[in-house]
Amino acid sequence: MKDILTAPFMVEMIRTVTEMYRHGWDERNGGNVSLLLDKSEADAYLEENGVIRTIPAGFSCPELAGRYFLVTGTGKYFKNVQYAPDVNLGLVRLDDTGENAELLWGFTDGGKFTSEFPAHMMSHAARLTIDPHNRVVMHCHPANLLAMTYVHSLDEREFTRTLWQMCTECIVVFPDGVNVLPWMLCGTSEIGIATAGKMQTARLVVWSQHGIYGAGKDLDETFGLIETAEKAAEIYMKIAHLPLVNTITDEQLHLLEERFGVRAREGYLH
Ligand code: 2HA
Ligand code: ZN
Repeated sequence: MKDILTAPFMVEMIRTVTEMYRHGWDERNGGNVSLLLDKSEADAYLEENGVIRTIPAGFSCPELAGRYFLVTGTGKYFKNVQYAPDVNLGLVRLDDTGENAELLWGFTDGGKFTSEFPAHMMSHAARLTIDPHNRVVMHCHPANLLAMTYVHSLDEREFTRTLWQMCTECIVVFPDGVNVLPWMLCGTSEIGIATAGKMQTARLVVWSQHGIYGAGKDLDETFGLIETAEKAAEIYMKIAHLPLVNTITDEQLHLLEERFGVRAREGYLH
């Protein structure tokens, strides 16, 4: 059996959450990440039949029965993951009912997966129906996106168009746009269902006055997605109170679509 701390998925997870912390997106125990693993990918690093504990998921996600996830722990600080990955991360398999998580590695202090596990699992299930290559769901609290939800309309088309207008690359990185949920109580199945619903049409979902969810095929891509949206929100927060003299026009956004072979969300451009 190989040392799981040397597994590429583990190394990449530790690097990513460390970088998220460094970006200021994950104060204290803020944020959570889940990475879907192939059985073969995980098996090489695990004991056979080595279920350490069975933890009720608190909801049912039969679409993901038998799937493996590396996931951050509830109450854990991203700041500390690199120093004690086995305490702060866990590798779980959803059982055949999709109602329990079998702990296969990690959470060695008796801990468990993130309080946002429902939103993560339901979002994975939703994204996989649209993109079978989706592997990552990532949640964090980037300051500028959060700030924007206090001063900008929460209309999804308007919110998306503003972000696209803030940096040239935005429409190329997230042509599907950004969906927005109103403030809701976090950590519940209700916000999980609502997030998964929004994930049907976009890989970014803003939780107003809280943070953002991103989804993607790997950790780099998902990190980059949030990074790009957050950069655009930062520009917006720098200029929103100033007289607007120039912008990126819809005509220019159409040129970007053509040049980079992307299609903007239907009905979002003039
Ligand atoms: O505490 O970010 O949304 C982790 C969170 C909850
Ligand atoms: Zn949060």
